[in-house]
Parts: sequence; structure tokens; C-alpha cells
Amino acid sequence: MTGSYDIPAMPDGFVWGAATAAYQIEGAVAEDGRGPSIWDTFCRRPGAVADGSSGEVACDSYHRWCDDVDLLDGLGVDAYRFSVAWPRVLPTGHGTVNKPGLEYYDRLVDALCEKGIRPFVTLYHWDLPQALEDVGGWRVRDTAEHFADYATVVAERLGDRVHDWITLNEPYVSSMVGYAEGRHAPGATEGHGALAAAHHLLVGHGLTVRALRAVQPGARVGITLNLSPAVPAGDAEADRAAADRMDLMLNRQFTDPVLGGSYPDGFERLYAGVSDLSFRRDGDLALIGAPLDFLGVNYYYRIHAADAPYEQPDPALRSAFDIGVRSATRAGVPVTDLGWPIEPHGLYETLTGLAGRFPGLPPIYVTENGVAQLREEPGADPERIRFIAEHLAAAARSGVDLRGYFYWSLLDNFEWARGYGPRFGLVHVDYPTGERTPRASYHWLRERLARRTPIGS
Ligand code: GBH
Repeated sequence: MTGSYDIPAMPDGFVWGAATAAYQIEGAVAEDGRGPSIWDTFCRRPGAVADGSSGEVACDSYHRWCDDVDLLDGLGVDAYRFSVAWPRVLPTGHGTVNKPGLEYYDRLVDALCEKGIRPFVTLYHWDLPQALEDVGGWRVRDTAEHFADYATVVAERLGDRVHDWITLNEPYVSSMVGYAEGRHAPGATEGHGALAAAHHLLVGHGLTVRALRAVQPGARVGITLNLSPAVPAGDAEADRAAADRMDLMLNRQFTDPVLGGSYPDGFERLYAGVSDLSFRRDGDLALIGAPLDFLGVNYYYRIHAADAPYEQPDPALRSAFDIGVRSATRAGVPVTDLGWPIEPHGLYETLTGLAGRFPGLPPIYVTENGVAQLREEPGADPERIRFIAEHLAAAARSGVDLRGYFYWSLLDNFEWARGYGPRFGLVHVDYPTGERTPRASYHWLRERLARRTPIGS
């Protein structure tokens, strides 16, 4: 069956890769001077993580990073996207640099370079130092300044070998899921505070772009956004309006300032009474909208939006996640084990939509795309092979300037609030022993990559 799935021919230089993130794989949360992050704290909150687990051990990649590099090498990818844990480098978020923390990434980068695997480094994949959360977290502007200083420290150390930087992973999730929905760390359910967090994340992005270019003139800098087309669940005008609200909150709150230098029309109206947006300052949008070398897109699914009553009728008490929208399921649309609709065409729509709306759109990397299984077995995963092949085909069809594709994830890992149940890996991880076993999808991709022929050759 899966023998019939293939990867599309891509232009020469197209980057094939796999992705992970620090808190989801490293473990060793108290080793070598690492400070606590908001996720260490959040995981201890009763009920926060489905199976009561945490990233305390995870895939133990802090010790088994050599195995991970060997797996990447065996897979034959061109690149590895991983993240640096801010609290390893600066245990309280700013101040004294923790040398051993930085050395871990130094070794990893050396090992990757030795194998000819290009590092794509994400500077923030949700693990804010707890000490910064204690003084306001992303609600306050200082955190954005600290972020740029931290990025500078990392680039000064790794910049001779790392040329591709991703400032933030999914500021939507950091702000709206963390500070408004409360399902992620720090677990807050705020209106104004969450919108401030989103804005300050973007300011932090802008400051970091500037800082990276200053320390490393040849750096290629981008940001990764999770984008989900929001489509009306039904024909009613109310569902169309709901889809538009979802699109504003999830997509355009981030794409429009970053790629177009302005907040989208309708955004102030969406949050009228929730926040006066007084955290915005003159000059912010010029900073946030500064040109990028690439845009990272994480695509998992489309959202079928249905109109729903607000949970909190009084806007002054409402969280920024409470926008009167319910995610509906669509009859006939297949779903993953997590109930996420499988619609490869949504990736096509996402990419062509960006190209249509932003004339100066930079080159794009798909920095995450993947599917989880809930069953534990290491072996056959035909649905993953099909998922990858169909999404790649949709991306290739889009006609945008696509420079690479990173599968999420190299390994099964700590899936945030869902704990260790969902397994996204090309490689199975046996958590009690840390043993890694490549799945059929790994072998399939390895074989396809080995005999790829770039377009035009
Ligand atoms: C990515 O986020 C993350 O970057 C990565 O760390 C993570 O492991 C990966 O996805 C897989 O989840 O729980 O059904 O209500 C993707 C964006 C936004 C997708 C929140 C899931 C919640 C859907 N995520 N969304 S649900």
C-alpha cells in the first residue's frame, strides 16, 4: 500500500528536515544549572497535563543527543530544527550566562555539522524562564527586551555554525493558549493580559531580528507561525462571521503585523471592551514588520468554525480566547487519532492565501507538519506515510517559493497538555528505557530521500 506513496520532486537546494523542541525531548530539567521554566511549574498543577506527566525525563535527549543525531543522519535529512531552552542559557531569564547550558547546544551543533546536517534553531518554543513569569511574563514589555538579549548570547556562541534562526515558535499558542485559554503554561485565562502577551511576543520577535542581524550579519532570520484556515462550518451568515473571528484571532493577529506591518481590520472591534490595547507603542509595528529572510509555517489542520454563545457575556471579564466560536466536526472529513481533520488541501490554501495577501512574502519553510497516533506500537504507521505524502503534494502544488519541509517530529515526545499519549514520531520512543525504534515511515522517507531527484536535473 504505502509503496505507492512518493515524495514530490522539489527544486535543487530544497531542505528536507525533521523537527523537535527542547522541553518536549530533553528532560534533565534540573541538570547543569538549568533554571525552571513555566512548563516545569505548569506540569505540577493538578489536572494540567492529561496523564499527570511532565518533561522531567521526556526522551532524555540531554543525554542521548548523539542517538538523535545518528537517527537524523540515518534518515538522510539535510536539516534539523530544534529549539534552545532559554532557562538553560539564562536560568532566571537574564543576567549571568550558564555556560554548561550553552555547551550542550554547542556540542549538538558540532555533531550536526560534522554529519553535514544544517541546524535550524528555534530560540523560543514556549519554555519561558519561570523567574520572568514571576514578574509578569509576556504580559510585560521587559520580557521582549530580555528575549532579544538572550538571543544575542546564543548567536554569539553558535552563530559561526548556525545560519538559520527562528525567533518564535507559534506566538499564537504562547499567548492565546497560554494566557487566554489557559490550557498551556502559564495557565492564565485573561483578556487584556493575553493580548498584551501576543503583542509583546511580536515585539520580542522584532527586537530579536534586529539583534541577530547586528551580531551576525549573514544570519537568515524568520519566525514560525501556526496557520489554520478557518472555514465556516455551515452556510449560515453567523458561521461565516465566526470563521472570520477565528481567522483574526488565530492567523491574522500574527501574519498581518509580521508580514504586512499592521494589525488586521476588525481586530479592535473583536476585542472591544476586552482590552484597550494600550500596550501598543509608536514604532512597534515597524519593528515587528521588518523584512524577514523566511517565514516558517506549521500546518496541521483546518478549523470548521461555528457560531456559539460567548462563555462570558461581560467583555470586561472575558478571556481573549472567548470569541463566540466553536470548532465543529465535518461529516465525511477523516480525522487523526486526536480528532484533527485531515485536509492536505488546507496547506495549499494556507500557502496560496499568504502569497495572495502579502506581495513581499519571503520564502517559506514548512517548519512543522505531522500526525499523531495514540497506539503505542513502534512498527507500521501507514497513515503517517500517507499524511506526509499528501501534504507534500499539496505544498508542491501551491506554487509558492517553498524552500523546505520539516516533519514533526523526529521522535515521539512530550505532547504538552496531552502528555505522552499522542505519538508524532518517525521514531518510536520507549519512555521507560529511552530506546528509539524507527517506524515504517522513517524507512519510507529514508528510501525516498536517498533516491530523490531535484526538479530540472
Ligand atoms: C505544534 O503546535 C507545536 O509547535 C508542537 O510543539 C507540538 O508538539 C505539535 O504542534 C503537535 O501538537 O487540542 O485539539 O484543542 C500546533 C498548534 C495549536 C495544534 C493548538 C493543537 C489545539 C487543538 N496547536 N491546537 S486541540
